[in-house]
Amino acid sequence: MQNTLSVRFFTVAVLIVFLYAAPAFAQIKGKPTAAEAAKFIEAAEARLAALSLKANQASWINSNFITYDTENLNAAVSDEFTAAITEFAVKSHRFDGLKLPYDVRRKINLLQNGIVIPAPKDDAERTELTKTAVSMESDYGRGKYCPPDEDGKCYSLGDFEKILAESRDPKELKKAWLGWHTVSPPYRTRYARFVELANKGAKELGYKDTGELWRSGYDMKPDEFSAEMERLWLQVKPLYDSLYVYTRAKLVKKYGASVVPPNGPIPAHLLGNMWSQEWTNIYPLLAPPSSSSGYDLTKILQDRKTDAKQMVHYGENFFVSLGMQKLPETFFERSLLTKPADRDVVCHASAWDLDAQQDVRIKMCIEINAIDFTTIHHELGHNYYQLAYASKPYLYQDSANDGFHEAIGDTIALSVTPEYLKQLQFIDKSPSAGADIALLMERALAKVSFLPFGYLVDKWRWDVFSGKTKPADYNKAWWDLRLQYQGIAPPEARSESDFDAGAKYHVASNTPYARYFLATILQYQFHRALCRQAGFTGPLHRCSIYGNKEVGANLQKMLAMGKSRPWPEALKALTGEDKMDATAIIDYYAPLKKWLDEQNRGLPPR
Ligand code: X8Z
Ligand code: ZN
Repeated sequence: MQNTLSVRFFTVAVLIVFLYAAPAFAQIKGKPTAAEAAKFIEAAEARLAALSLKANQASWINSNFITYDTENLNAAVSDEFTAAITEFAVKSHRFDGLKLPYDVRRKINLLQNGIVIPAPKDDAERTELTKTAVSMESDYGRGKYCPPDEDGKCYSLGDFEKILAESRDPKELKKAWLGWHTVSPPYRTRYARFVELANKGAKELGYKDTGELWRSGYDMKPDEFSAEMERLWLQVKPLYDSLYVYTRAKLVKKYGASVVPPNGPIPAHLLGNMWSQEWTNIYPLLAPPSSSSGYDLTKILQDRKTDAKQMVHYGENFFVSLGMQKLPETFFERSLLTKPADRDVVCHASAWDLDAQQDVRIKMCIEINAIDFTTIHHELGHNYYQLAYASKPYLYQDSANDGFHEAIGDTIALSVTPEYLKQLQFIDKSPSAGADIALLMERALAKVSFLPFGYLVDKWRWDVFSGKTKPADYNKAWWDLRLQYQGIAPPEARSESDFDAGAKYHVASNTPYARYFLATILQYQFHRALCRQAGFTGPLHRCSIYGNKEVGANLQKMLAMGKSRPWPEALKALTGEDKMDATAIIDYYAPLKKWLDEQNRGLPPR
């Protein structure tokens, strides 16, 4: 998973940090010097690099074989790493206020604000925190529900997701939704304890709480970051609202006003996704009447008998067409590409960088469909970022900010256009401009629908960490935000014996989520810039940078910077802009927005 001074995989972030600290530094007294600071950082990087390899291996095995033993081994190694990074972070305060060379100061800052799960100094508390974190992710990974009326038949998340995607029977959809949401209540109390312990660790590091620590990783003050998120959300909200109003009206038509209130929230189980976070699967209910995108990528992939490995090769081929390296042999030897039949694994897709060199992998239960085709590009974006910054020092082996890491593969996937599919000989000819609304609609259902969810997950956690939301109100606060931002409601009344936030992977695994919101904004900025560099002048949704080595080199240059400079510099290097800016996504969907607003005339607003 992703980096961030926790384990290096992109999605799980169970690693805490540790502060093993070179023992020599523990004794240091007297006035700190710049030379001592440089040595301190050098020792910290060496120690953390060694520990993170071990931690990554333990975490990889745990996620690939969820058992009592792998969980315990993972927790033990994670504990060691956490102890070390925490100690380094605490000790680095010795150099506060000292004038230091740029890189030493930057690395000290990164050490201090890059910890995802900050652990208290107390050994017992740290171990409890690590165990709690590891156990919640494992419980999520092995989560199943066996409906009492089905004779012992059990459903995994994948089984439930399939029902959510394909069924149009509200009763069956509701049953699947409720079934999956039985998985998280058992760790609700553990989650509250986890929050307590992580907050203690954050305070010891000098932060108000863990949420403030998370918001500190953006080369700006934590409050400025919250304001940036809100500013970007307000930029895109009208676009979401247009899509929402249209979608609700179509769902009223399909299911009737007794199931979908024409003027109220959309029931969460009807949007084709367990978290209502992306609505691609209900495209057939929403497709514009007169035009069609002219092809069905899922059907094409299945008709061609594409297997999981070939799906990955398509993604790899795109990056190679930009001038990047082929994936190392070990990628294919060591990745997990399909769901094993006979054991529990964490199926949530993730990309890993085991040794900070060439040992990159993905872990994904690939299904042969268009959504997973895109997700593969997403995951490989992480791996190509990791390969690009592999030669940087340990503390710079990360993206400019975490939104960048999430945005790279998605940027590439925006180049999966009809023209590109024609080049792959998936289709004979590119559909005419008459298909544009359909093409934009399909993409908007994946991206525009996601925006409020991308924002609210961490809004919920920020309030939980700050204490504004108490454990007794976890579920109420969650649904208040779901209603306020997404405009959705649960399929039936929920209570505080539920833990619906915990039914989302990133909450169970403590992976920060604001990154996905940022990525959704950034990928359009990147795409717009790369298309301009390619000299493309048509509508942005028709632009593909496939095969353009010159543009690929520009991208590679930014990736290779890793985290060595503040993110606005990395953004500027690629796009010429130094602010995150939603005008690119707004421009991209402008024709769709106009069309939606015409369709929405006379409909109840949001
Ligand atoms: O978790 C992911 C990736 C792995 S970093 C598959 N995503 C978020 C999610 O699934 O909730 C990608 C989109 C948002
Ligand atoms: Zn990702």
